[in-house]
Amino acid sequence: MEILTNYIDGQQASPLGGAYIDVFEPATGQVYAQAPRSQADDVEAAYQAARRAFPAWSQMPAAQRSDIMLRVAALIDNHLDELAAAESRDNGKPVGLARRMDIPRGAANFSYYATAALHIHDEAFGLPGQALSYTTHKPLGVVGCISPWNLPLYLFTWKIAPALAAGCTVVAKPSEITPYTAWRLGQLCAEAGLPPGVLNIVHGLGPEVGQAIVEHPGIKAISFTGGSATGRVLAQTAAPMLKKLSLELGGKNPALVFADADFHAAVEGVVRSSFTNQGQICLCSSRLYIERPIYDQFRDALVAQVDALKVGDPNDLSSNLGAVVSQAHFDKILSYIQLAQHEGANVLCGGQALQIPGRCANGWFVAPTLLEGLPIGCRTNQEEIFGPVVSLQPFDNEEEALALANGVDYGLSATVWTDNLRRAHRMAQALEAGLVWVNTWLLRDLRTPFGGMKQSGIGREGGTEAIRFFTEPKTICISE
Ligand code: TXE
Repeated sequence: MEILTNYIDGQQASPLGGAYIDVFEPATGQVYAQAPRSQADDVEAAYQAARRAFPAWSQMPAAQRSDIMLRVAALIDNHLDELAAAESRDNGKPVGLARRMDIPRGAANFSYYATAALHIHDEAFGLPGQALSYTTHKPLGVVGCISPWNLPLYLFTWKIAPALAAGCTVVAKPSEITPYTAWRLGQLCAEAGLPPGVLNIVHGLGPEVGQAIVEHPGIKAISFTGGSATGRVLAQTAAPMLKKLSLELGGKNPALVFADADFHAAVEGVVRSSFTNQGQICLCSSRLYIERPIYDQFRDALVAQVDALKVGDPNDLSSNLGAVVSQAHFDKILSYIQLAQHEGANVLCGGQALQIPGRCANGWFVAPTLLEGLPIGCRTNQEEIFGPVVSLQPFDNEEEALALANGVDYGLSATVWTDNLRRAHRMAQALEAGLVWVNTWLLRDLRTPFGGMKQSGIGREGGTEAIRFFTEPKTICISE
């Protein structure tokens, strides 16, 4: 069994307390590795290393920082197959998906922000005859990055790369449920020549090591992605310390399908947006609103396509869905399916756990599930299930579609399927979501701001937003 280590000051380090957490392979339900169960003393060691590394890293010429980060990106790319297999084993996602999406995006996060580092610049504001003001953007210092289990390397690097590009040094914690590729990232960073202490990775449980990072008085800001309930706990800790926070939280995202949409593109798009990664992406659609004239036809086409999805061994390239991430999450999803039936749902397809014969017989598999007949106010339509469970409902006009789409506390993303350009603009303007896709889904341009409205978070990541988060402007005014 593999024993993972922390990565502190450029070294592989065992947890000081000597305790470990079991790491499961969701497809088999078996323990295959152990990760450190670190505590506050490990965080302190990581912080001290990051603090020592900060002056040299923040003052290193941007081109040199950029080169090192590009080497990390190249190493992730060079290890594509190995990392994809590891991500799939750790998370349960189909290996093909990890190869197409997770690992390339991990590399892209590093290469994108490696080049962004070259474009951070000061601004000048002249008051002719009076003064010249200029604004510099100073890296904050040591920052904390805390990420979830659904897109492990993808989201971990999405936080770390901009922090490093901005000149910060980092104490990072991946999810305890999926620590493996974060462990490998530490090794690849050492191989790429990242100076010791610039990135420190501390494994462990959220309320222990995560909390210690958030509470640490020397850690200047926290970039977090995870559940809304956890986000609130973080905010309670950080607010009295006046600590800067970026929170990417849950979603309950609507997809609106109008009768004028390209029917086949919309069916395919909705299947993808609902069930990719077993529905465990914060951007997945979980509420489908379909214009009444096409409702029956659309529902039947959807059921046929969803029935044809193959749920199976994540190692099998023909599997469309793999296992969900953990026993606890499996139980949560199944309890929501039961709740939905209690609330009066008609189960159109799925609705139960699946047993996959062979090596995956004890894995955590859930059939992709379509529900109909639920009102907007019920818990199934209000709460984040974060699994392959989607609820359908017809609507009669734009006004009703908007009321349904906006009728939840979340506001992360929304998808609109229509061939009417004016309607697309009207809907996009009125939807309460940080990101609206029209006739596509998950097409991400790393330059664009990313984040949610309402209970889906605070702040934005991506592009210059993340660089802004990890830096602090300083204005200097000089009299002429
Ligand atoms: O996430 P947590 P969990 C949602 C989804 C899921 C639910 C719970 O609905 O079912 O949240 O998942 C760390 N201080 N999403 O419990 O706990 C934790 O160790 C500091 C949506 O797995 O939010 C992990 O590294 N850190 C979401 C990270 O926070 C703490 C993705 C996220 O875990 C902490 C994941 C604390 N007190 C879950 N407690 C999305 N929308 O992307 C936990 N952590």
